[in-house]
Amino acid sequence: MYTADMRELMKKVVETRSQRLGKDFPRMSPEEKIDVLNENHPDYTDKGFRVLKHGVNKGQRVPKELADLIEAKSKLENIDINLGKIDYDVDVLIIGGGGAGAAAALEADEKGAKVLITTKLRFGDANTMMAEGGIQAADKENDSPDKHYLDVMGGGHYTNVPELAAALVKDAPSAIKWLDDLGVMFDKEADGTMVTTHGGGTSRKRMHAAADYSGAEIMRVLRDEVRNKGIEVLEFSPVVELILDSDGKAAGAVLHDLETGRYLVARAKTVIMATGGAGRLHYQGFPTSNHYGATADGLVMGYRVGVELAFADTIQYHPTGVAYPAQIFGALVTEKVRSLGATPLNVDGEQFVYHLETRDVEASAIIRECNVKGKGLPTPSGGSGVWLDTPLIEIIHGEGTIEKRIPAMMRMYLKFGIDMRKEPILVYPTLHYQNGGLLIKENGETQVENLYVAGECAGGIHGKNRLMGNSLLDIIVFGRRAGKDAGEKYKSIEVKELTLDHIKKYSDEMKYNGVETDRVSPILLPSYTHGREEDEKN
Ligand code: MEZ
Repeated sequence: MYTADMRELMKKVVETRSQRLGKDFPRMSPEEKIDVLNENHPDYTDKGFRVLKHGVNKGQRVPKELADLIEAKSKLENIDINLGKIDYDVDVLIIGGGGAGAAAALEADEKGAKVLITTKLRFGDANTMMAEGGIQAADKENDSPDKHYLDVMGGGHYTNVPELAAALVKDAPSAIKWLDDLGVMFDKEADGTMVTTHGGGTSRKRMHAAADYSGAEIMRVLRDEVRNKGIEVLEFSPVVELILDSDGKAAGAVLHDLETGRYLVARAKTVIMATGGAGRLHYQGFPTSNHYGATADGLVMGYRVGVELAFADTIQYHPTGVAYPAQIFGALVTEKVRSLGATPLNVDGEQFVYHLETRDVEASAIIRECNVKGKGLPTPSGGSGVWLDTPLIEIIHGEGTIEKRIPAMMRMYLKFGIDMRKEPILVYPTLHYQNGGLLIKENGETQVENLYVAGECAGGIHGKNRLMGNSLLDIIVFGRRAGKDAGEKYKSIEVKELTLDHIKKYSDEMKYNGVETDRVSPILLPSYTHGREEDEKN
């Protein structure tokens, strides 16, 4: 329910609507984009970052909260793990029960591997589940993977690892077909043609969606399929450290059974890390659209065994998180709302940015409008936001469009007495995605042999900025690639003696480089207490 003051301000939106209808706000020039990013995007300031003192990325900057976890002690530093007692012995160990982990498991299983998925919370508690607006693929006649490639590279400011971006777009049409065949209920026209829309920075309409719960729908189907295939899944069993063998190759992991408190040893010929993102680290104090378990665990554990981080200093602030009401502060307002025509407006009811700039540019323009130009709307909890003129969607596409195309959004707001079909909504950027992560090759493997990474904890694909819908795509493309490769490679692998020696080596190296810390990582769950007591208990 809006306050009386907000309702008063809302009148400006209604007043300017007819002049805005049918007119596209001009897009920014390349120079304007550079300026708005430099001056407003949280990645382009130094304040949220510090330089790592040790390890493969020594001397490079990462967000402070991540640096603290990378330069922290292992949970196992003072715990004796009996590596002679193997609790699980598998061909492919998959760490993480989101979309990438599930896709990898299905492909490895298809190759005949004995697969184990181990996951921190429940199977499907992942950012995949939170993705709303869709998944990109160039599978229509006016489109091609080449065009998709150019958009991906442009969105990433041409910093993306070209081979990874190429793999992403090349596999995209078959990824959609795979999901469709498995039973994902994509939005289709009566003749079966997929309904596709634009996202920020796309030159063609290639966003395939299942209303505005695309990720949940994909996860539903993948999870069912994993269960139907009889693949073993351990829930509430996060990995706390990777295990190497005496040749320095990945050879398993130590799991922490959260129910019994016991540490368990999983030996594996190949390991696929698919632990997801880091939104719950709340970089620079931002709220997040991420699920509760997004705490950068994979980055921490991968770095400890020597995998390089790529673009770890580039974070995606989704332009439209909920700014009001406070109960859902920071929750995702899918980009699809803008794809369908809703435009961002300032306190005077004026549009100040084209509604589908790439995410980093769009978010920066909103931050500038609120924090520099002072043209945001104040919220009762002391923040600010800009309007997103959602009733435009019904005007442009006809009554009933919001309920049909973005029903989850509509219901989320209705719970708080806001009918987005009739009233605009208030938004502000929210921490949504880590653009970078552990550097992978095209088959998903890292520079540590037999260790693969897929999904949000992988780095290089999106460069400095990802476009909408390329994350649901990358979890499928690189999950499948990793699963297929690991599911073949294990056949020729003989695991040598297991070791956790890298923990001591890492700790010695930290001391040598002058790192002093009382922190322990991975933290596994975020702490919302004022101190860090909870983290340390983990
Ligand atoms: O790719 C995403 O992050 C996505 C689809 C988010 C959204 O706005 O719905």
